Amino acid sequence: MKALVLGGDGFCGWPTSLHLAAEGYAVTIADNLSRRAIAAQLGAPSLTPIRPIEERITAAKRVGDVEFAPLDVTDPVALQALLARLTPDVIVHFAEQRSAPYSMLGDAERRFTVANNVNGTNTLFSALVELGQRPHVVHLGTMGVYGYSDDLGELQEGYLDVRVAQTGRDVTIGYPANPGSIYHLTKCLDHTLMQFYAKNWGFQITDLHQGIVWGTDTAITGSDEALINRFDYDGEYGTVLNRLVSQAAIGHPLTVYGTGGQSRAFIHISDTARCVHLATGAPPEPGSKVQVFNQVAEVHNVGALAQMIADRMEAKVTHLDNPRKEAAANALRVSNAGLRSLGFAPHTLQDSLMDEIAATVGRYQDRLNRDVILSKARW
Ligand code: NAD
Ligand code: USQ
Repeated sequence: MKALVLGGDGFCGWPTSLHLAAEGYAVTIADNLSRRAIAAQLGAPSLTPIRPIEERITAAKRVGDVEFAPLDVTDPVALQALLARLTPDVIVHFAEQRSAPYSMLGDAERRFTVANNVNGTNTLFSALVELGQRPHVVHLGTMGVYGYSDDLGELQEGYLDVRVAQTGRDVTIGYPANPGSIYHLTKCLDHTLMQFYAKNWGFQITDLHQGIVWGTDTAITGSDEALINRFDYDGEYGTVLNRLVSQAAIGHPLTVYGTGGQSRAFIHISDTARCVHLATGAPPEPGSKVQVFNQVAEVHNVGALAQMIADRMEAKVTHLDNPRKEAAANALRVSNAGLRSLGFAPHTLQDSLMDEIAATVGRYQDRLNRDVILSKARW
């Protein structure tokens, strides 16, 4: 099986590419390395010393069949040339600007995020139409497309069974989109684009609505320094659990926004790689709507997480004015029945996995730039 991994140099894409290679896929990683460039611009390169892509690929060849293709997914000519050469069986699409705070920094970042993400997804499917190729496309979406609430009960996977008040009829509709940032909005737009490509051209598409990814390495990326995964702790790209543990590890007060009453869904990075692998092997029936799996392991409350980490690591919690427009507190229940039915057995929050983050931060703390810990974005 040939897999094309778009965005395979990133935090989720790199370990997933290696996991797929170890499982026997011939993997082509395509990436324009924009994440590395943005990190340099922000003064917040990966805390871990990720290797230049050439060195990464040389080391990856010890894991399996892996090659690299420099590519901007929004470039239709280059993308079509790559697809024509590869004829992939499956495409995993990670290649988007993925930070909500970055997407809210200002005009340039709002427009870049929409142009890059939505255009990339459209360029991909349009190229496949032109070439007459119909690989299974697995797209990385986000839990944030639903908003974060249990007003409509436990979050089902992409669709909602409702009774229409006017007719009394029972129907299944797409879950109402409720994004909380420009970034999350692009994932809602991607989803609508993909529903159209599935309906009109019969694509088999899986959209993985993933929660907040935490952790550093997987067994494979941790096995060789040259394979080390990226680690972001800064105010724009660091995700909350990794930020809180890294802050505790360097004696910085833990930055809880607002009340800390926010509940969010989480998944460990090694489960990301496993879930994407499970999804690649389970395409929806041809002619069906986009298949949605909620790629999450568990739900946690931000304030409670911070307190738990502070207690374990003898750190202090500080409550900052919330720079985001979001509910001060919310309940959240999420179904992950789809991936569970494929064999997903989630890793939940464990002391050993949090210790791993703290140890990584301790090892590389000379590289940490304290000036970028606080977020500059305001909603
Ligand atoms: P990342 O920024 O580390 O990786 C994304 C990769 O895509 C980068 O290597 C970047 O250079 C590349 N890329 C971006 N635009 C591109 C383009 N136009 N052409 C080619 N390459 C391009 O992000 P990540 O954390 O690995 O996230 C990967 C995907 O998973 C994203 O789509 C994100 O929205 C989704 N996701 C991430 C999380 C999380 O917590 N990290 C949670 C849910 C969903
Ligand atoms: N938060 C804090 N303190 C911090 C950072 C964040 O209290 O220092 C709070 C935020 O206010 C928010 C929650 O923690 O309520 C999560 O923030 P986050 O930055 O960890 O996550 P988010 O911006 O939602 O984005 C991340 C990824 C994104 C992915 C999304 C999944 O960057 O790519 O799509 O998680 S989800 O949140 O489920 O939509």
